[in-house]
Amino acid sequence: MISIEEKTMTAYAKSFEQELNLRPVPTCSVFLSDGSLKPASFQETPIQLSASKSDLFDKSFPKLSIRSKNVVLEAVPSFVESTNKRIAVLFSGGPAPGGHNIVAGIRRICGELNTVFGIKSGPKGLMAKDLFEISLSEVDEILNTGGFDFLGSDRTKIKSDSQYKRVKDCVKEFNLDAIIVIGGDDSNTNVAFMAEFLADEGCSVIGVPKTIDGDLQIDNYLPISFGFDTATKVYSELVGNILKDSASSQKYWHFVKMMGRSASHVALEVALKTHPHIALISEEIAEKEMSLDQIVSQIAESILYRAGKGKNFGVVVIPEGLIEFIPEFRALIDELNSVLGKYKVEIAALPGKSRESFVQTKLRVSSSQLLKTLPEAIKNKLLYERDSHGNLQVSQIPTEELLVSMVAKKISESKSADGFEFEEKQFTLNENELKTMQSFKFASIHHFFGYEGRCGAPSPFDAAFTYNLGLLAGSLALSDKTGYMAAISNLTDGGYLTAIPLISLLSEEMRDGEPRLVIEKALVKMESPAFKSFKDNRISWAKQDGFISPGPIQFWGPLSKTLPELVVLNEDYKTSSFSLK
Ligand code: FBP
Repeated sequence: MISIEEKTMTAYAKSFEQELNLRPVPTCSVFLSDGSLKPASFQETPIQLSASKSDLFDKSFPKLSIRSKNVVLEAVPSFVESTNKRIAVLFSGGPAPGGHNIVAGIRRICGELNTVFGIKSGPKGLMAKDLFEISLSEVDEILNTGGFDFLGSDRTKIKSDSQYKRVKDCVKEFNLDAIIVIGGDDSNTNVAFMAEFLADEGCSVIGVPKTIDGDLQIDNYLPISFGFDTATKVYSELVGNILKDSASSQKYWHFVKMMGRSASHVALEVALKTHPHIALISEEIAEKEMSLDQIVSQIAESILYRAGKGKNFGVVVIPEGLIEFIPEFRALIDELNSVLGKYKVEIAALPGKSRESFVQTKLRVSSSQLLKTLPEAIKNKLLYERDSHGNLQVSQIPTEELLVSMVAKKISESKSADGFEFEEKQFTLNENELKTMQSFKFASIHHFFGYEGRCGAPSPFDAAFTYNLGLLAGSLALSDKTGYMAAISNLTDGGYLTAIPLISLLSEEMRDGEPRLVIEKALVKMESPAFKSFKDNRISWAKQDGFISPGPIQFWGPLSKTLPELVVLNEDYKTSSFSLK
């Protein structure tokens, strides 16, 4: 029997989600005819994207190259309705806010006359034929809610012949006309390969750009992936609160690692929103070829300067992927990837302890020495754990802890050094301040914000963006298009809806020690307006306490329609509010 407390809790949780269900979501005009929902159709634009030139590419995509010709398609209103299509949808990879609205968009655009299946637990469920039919009424209940729990997700990469055969069996058994994959760069790479594989089966495969990391972007067509806006708003609220706490208690330095596997878009966006005292951008560190010691010195300088000014507190934002961008670590990781790939069988046959010794013998002296200096926890992650796409699992590497301990050591060395001088010319202290600096005590706390932001209820932008991406992906599937990714640009001016041939996004990269065709991650560009804005302001953020605490996501009210700051800056939008219609 349910207790009164349980009843109250359930009612409370329900009422929030029910309120969200009722929130209106704008529909772009290409999907409307006389006020009712109609699938869009597609026409070729004059834009032909270039494709990778390599034997591997020619061998991998003979069919899609001919079919798509690498031409971008644009969505146009259509009055022809498809019927009796059978379309399946799955989530792939980590969750991102707005996924449920994509499913809702797909289901609604397919209407009564077509069937839509949800595939449970991602690519794994596709191979296991774990499908169920989604009703129109069901999607009313998931509209605007966070999470991927309606279907579930996983990170399986479909790569072996037997896996592909299972996919084909599923397509045949359910008589599928299309599969829509909602995923990140690696999952959309998989979409291109699946589309090629199923090209003669009458089943199209369509991708939808998901990831809170924001590293799936296409110049002119896709300023950002979905989920980024909501996740960075959640993290910015948390960082804003911590900034306030640090300035209130005045005794701690908070080191906050921010999710984002490789690119630093999340850290950059949070920095632009909150103005922390210190923020690192991995791409800049790689470009300047900074060593770990130089990074540590740079952080320590700001801390020492502020200590001299009597401000013994602050916040340091650290991107999750930092370690992969530090040149000495990059070299070590590349070597490890190739050794672990080349000697996979031999390493697996060795007992635990001797694995490391074996790997050490295959590394260059500098890499081997670096590996030996690392704490066990970090060493183990670098040595053994990769996801099924061959990526290092950086979210599990405690970079923030490593930095805290190294910064503490650097601070105590610097305090005791005679005639300490700041490298940063804007940091100057008088004699009294130098004495204050030398007597201060460094206390730190570390955090990792990542999983907290991936399943929040989508911001109004993510809700609108994803719903229209769903309508677009559904329309592509109903039009028998294959090997495309749905994309929306012109976000402040109604929206421009296109289909991008996925093979045009592929380039060769080493994965598991072998060359592979993958979608290249979009990194923070040093010449981008967003990065420049950060760079122009960071010293004043370190010196003053001009931080911002943006508060929770605004679902209603004057600030509710804001886009990510880096999108507004990089796209040179004249307003910061989105408009999709
Ligand atoms: P996707 O690329 O699948 O969207 O996942 C992004 C991410 O949230 C990264 O930021 C993070 O490194 C990773 O997932 C964590 O993975 P997991 O959920 O497997 O722990």
